Amino acid sequence: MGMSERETLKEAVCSAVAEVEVTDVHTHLYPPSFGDMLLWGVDELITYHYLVAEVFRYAEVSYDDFWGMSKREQADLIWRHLFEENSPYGEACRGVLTTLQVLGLDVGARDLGAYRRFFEGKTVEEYVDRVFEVARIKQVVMTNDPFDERERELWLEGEQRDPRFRAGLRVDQLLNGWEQARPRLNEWGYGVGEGMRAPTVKEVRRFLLDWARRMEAVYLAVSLPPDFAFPEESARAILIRECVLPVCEELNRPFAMMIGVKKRMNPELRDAGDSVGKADIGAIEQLCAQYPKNKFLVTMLARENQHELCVTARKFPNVLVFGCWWFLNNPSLVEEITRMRFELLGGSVVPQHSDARVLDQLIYKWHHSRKVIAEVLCDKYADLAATGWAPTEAEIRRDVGKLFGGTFWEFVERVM
Ligand code: FIX
Ligand code: ZN
Repeated sequence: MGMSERETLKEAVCSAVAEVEVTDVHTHLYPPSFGDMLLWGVDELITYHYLVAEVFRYAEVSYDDFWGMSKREQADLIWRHLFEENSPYGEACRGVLTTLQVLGLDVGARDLGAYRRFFEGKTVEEYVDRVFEVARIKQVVMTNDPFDERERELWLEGEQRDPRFRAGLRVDQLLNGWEQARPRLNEWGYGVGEGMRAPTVKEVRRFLLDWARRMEAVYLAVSLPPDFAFPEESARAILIRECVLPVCEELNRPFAMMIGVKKRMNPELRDAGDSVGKADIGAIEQLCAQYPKNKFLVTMLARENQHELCVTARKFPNVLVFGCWWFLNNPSLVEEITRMRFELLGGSVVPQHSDARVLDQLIYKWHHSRKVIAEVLCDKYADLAATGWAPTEAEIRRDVGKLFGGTFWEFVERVM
């Protein structure tokens, strides 16, 4: 392929990827109507838990002293150690700077005071519009936990009406904390007992149906530890088998499993204290094989699980692999994993989600990911063209539309 052909192809791919409006299939964002549950602004960016973990590698500060600081004081400490006293080339630091740059601020000035003044006087409503426009986001799927008192109240009051924010019904506290969840279910009028007898199963299904319908949930989701096993006679596995999967099938909605988290490996770091472990792909194989009418969205946290997850997706059409999650959301790993997925799965994959916890992160997380995914796509289309199969611009835009949302929504609606 001549240079000009390669350049033409690259231009077609890069513009398609840059211009596509994304469905972000997993975030921790909320609509403005949810008040301060939606985090935004430069101090929230700088105190993102990824940066909290990193600052303790430099700052001689106790955990208690850090957590006793105001958000601004925490941001000042992080800015000093991770940006001023050490070059901020780590991915989470770089992300802060990319966001400021895309917003049109003078990153070279290194003036945190000026960046803070940029946000003064902004309303969250106008800023949500700005970020969605700049990051080219069509919709985000939230993480919605009916066991979170604040969130529970907002849903019961009917607060969520912004179509850009779709619900993901998160069932971690049910599945991973059954003993603690039971009394709360009873308090809410769902008569559940200790064992998993029929009346309890029926009431848990009613609870899930009530909330999935109230939220108009796009999927039910859970994060799972590296030792997640299925089948097994644990409360979690029985609740998945008897309650979650029947409800997902009745609603024709996927069950999203995010596997490989070691919660609070360092509890002093709070949200920043979670770690990673290689999980057993056998559990996913068993679920996909035993429940062919259910749909499974799966992402795994360990790099070592990525290849076998791709192979599992080749075996079972009812699994859709998504995202380079958390500790994998770094350019080198996004490239490695995306190349592997395109080679093993073609376009039948959701290459990325942002996991954004702070609204402004949509800007950098998607700016960085689009660049890497476009580079991999350029290579793949160039390989195609080298055989004589020249992809048209329309085909490239079609494929890119699927990668950044189309395949996800088709899977959500598909009847297996
Ligand atoms: O379970 C999850 O949704 C994880 O993504 C979060 O718990 C995690 O803290 C995160 O935001 C990673 O990016
Ligand atoms: Zn998340």
